[in-house]
Amino acid sequence: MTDTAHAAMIDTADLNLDPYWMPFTHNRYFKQQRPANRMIASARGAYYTTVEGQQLFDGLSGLWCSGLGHGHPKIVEAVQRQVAEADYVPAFQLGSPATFRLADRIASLAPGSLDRVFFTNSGSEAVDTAMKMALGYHRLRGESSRTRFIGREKAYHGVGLGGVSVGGMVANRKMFAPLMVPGVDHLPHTHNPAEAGFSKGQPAWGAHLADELERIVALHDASTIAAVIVEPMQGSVGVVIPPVGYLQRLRDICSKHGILLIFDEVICGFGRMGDWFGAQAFGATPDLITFAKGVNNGTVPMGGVIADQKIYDTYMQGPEYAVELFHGYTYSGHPLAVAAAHATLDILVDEGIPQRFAEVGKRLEAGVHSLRGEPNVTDIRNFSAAAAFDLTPIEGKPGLRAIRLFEDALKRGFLIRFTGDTIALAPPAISTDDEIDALIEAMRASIRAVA
Ligand code: PXG
Ligand code: PLP
Repeated sequence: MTDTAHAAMIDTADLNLDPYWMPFTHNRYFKQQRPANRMIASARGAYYTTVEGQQLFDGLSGLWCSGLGHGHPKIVEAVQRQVAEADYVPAFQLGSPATFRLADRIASLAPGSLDRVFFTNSGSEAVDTAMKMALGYHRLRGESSRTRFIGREKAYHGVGLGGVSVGGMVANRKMFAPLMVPGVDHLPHTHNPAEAGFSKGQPAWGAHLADELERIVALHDASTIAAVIVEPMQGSVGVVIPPVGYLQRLRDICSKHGILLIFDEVICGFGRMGDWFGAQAFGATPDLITFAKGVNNGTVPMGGVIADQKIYDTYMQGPEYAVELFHGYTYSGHPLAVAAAHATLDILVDEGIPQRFAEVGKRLEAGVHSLRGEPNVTDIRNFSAAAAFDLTPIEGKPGLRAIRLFEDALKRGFLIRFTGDTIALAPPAISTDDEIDALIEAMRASIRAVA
């Protein structure tokens, strides 16, 4: 879908770039280059339009969040109606029917007895919220020695202080070490190209890596451990798929030792994995699920936690007039975010979008694995509508080959994501076969161009 109405040129020659401190961006490089193809004027369907009128295919669905494409008329209408009706409603001690209904809808999509929903404004806030819930749960049950969290290498759990503590990306951690939550340990990651390279879907190798949790439990004793947190599929580090049986084994070990299991589904949730949550797609049920992004197609900031009923019930003690959980955000359940989420869920349900993601994923799988044998491609992996490939780093300059590929792809009209020397692809559910094929051929051409 091209959009000529939005292709008007915008002159940015006089724009002062200096005051804006860009997040997770090479600020100096960007401001020196002033890349016109990274200045976005508008977004419609699966395409962005740059200030120079160039169309860019949205190969990562925004930042994994806009799976229905941009400017969906039903979502636009819902947000416009809501802003006129009630722009803001306090979330503490008040509620609106739409927010209660949204929690009900989300609970009904979640697996098992995960049926209590707390709203935040981002995935990072959702992670910190889930960690607090887990800590308080044990304390209220008289197990206040359960304070440790177990994360995983290569994990991304956002940028809150809880999230970076359990996260496993060194660049996000090393600068902030003094602020980190004490007593955190990490499971090994499961990415192993030597044993499970070029795997399609879930790798057959690697379930035994979950047994490392037994070793960690033996080291610290179960009575000190509050929760294990993992992304069912690691997205941010570059699409690391859980080995067959791995998440089930984590589940069993957690249950055996009274440890809560948190699935961080900020990327996996709401259809990307071909089912409502990674929990269902991979067949393992946690005690807490964090979500964000896809819940309202990235239209208005929203995240949240879905808690097992036993966790909620544990909090419901003490005098009935007393607050049970001393936690919440000014914008928890913001009316615009809630309105966008209802419209998004309508579309996800009515149009069977999780299945659609799975279909896009089949085309993507065939395409991305056809890149095997292209220069410098050392691994390729995929699950449903998420895929990634690794490139040999340029000697002494890690990350540079991927930046060059990113820039080359932009010139060809394709926006993708790089992290280190890994390229990630997560096209929207509305992608056509031709668009997926074009994305793959652009990747092939760019891989050759940066060889
Ligand atoms: N948990 C997970 C599993 C995530 O993927 C967060 C928490 C944090 O969410 P917020 O809303 O606070 O950003 C995320 C976010 C990428 C990329 O390039 C991934 C994320 C964000 C931005 C870029 O893969 N994941
Ligand atoms: N800082 C101050 C001074 C505040 O008053 C508040 C909220 O009232 C916050 C931080 C937290 O902001 P939010 O609820 O948007 O997370």
